[in-house]
Amino acid sequence: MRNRTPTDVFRARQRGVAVLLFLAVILTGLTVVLVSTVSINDRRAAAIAVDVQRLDSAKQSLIGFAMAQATPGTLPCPDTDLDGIADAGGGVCVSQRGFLPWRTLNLGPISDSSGAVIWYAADPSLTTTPGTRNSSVSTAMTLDGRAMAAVLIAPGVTVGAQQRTSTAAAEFLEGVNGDGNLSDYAQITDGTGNDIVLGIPVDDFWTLIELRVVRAAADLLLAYRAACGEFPFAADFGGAYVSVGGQQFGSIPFDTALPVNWGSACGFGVAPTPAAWLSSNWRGELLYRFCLAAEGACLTVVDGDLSPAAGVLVAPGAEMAGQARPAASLDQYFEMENSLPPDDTFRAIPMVSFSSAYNDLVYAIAP
Ligand SMILES: [Ca+2]
Ligand SMILES: [Ca+2]
Ligand SMILES: [Ca+2]
Ligand SMILES: [Ca+2]
Repeated sequence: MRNRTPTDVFRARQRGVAVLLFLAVILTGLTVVLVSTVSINDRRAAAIAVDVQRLDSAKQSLIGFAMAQATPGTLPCPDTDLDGIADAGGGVCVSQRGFLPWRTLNLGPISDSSGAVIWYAADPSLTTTPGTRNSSVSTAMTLDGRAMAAVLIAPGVTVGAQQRTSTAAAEFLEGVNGDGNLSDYAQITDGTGNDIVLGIPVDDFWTLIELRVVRAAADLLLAYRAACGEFPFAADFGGAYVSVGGQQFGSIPFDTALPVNWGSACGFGVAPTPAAWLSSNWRGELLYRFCLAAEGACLTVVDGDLSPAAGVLVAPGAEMAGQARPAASLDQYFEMENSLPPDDTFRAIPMVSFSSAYNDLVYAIAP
């Protein structure tokens, strides 16, 4: 083995430097790749957060609109010509899928984080006029298989062959969101689409509408008691909606009240008259139980804000698994203590704790 010359040492150092430079280039490259991947992910996450926030704000407006309609529970038709105004003809939406009708909702123009117009689809049974509006209405729209009243979609930037030279859904939306079946929607997670979809679940929708319904029904019954000294006698649950003398449990007697009928002179004034929207849409939905004046607050509402109560109204929420409506049987509408035969105990679980075992909205009336 020969001794290493200065030239050999120099060459070895050169090779060492070259290796170090090579490593440095690789490391720098890796860092650039890592940084850009992270920032792309960050930007995507920030865009999704903006889209979800905008869709949620539109969702709140849609729920407010549906609550405030002359017939509560009515959603606007989609806008189909990009003027922000809902489009209908002959009481039917031009299409059940289109754009968010922002003008009809009294909003400003809204786009998603990419600048694309926001899409909106509503179940036809909740937009067509006239139509029954109550918690037992059957709907067909789904998001990932869950029943929806409506969906909102942020389309994002173009994907694949999309050009957006027309307002065809497939130019904005991917997969089942943009196809010919206007009732099924999905959160696409397999990389073939970039739509952000936010739904209004039909069960949440009806519980929120029921807040207005039970308040209106309670106001009617309280006005009757103020005029007549007692609540009206109840009807049999499920109809006919005619008071049965002495009965304190069942349906509100929307058709004929006893001891004095609606609109008739009473001991302290005139009995009120039920609003047509309430009587026609909710007659078969509400459970009514009351105490006579002499009984005071005779009802227990387990977990309720007000207990004991002098009256209780229960709205059923959407049909749950195992329930089939219409029916004359309480357990097709109500759960737990609320589905038991005429007794004096009810249960009020807060909306945030609704589950597959309970979704009743209970309104307790003070003595
Ligand atoms: Ca329009
Ligand atoms: Ca899209
Ligand atoms: Ca579809
Ligand atoms: Ca229920």
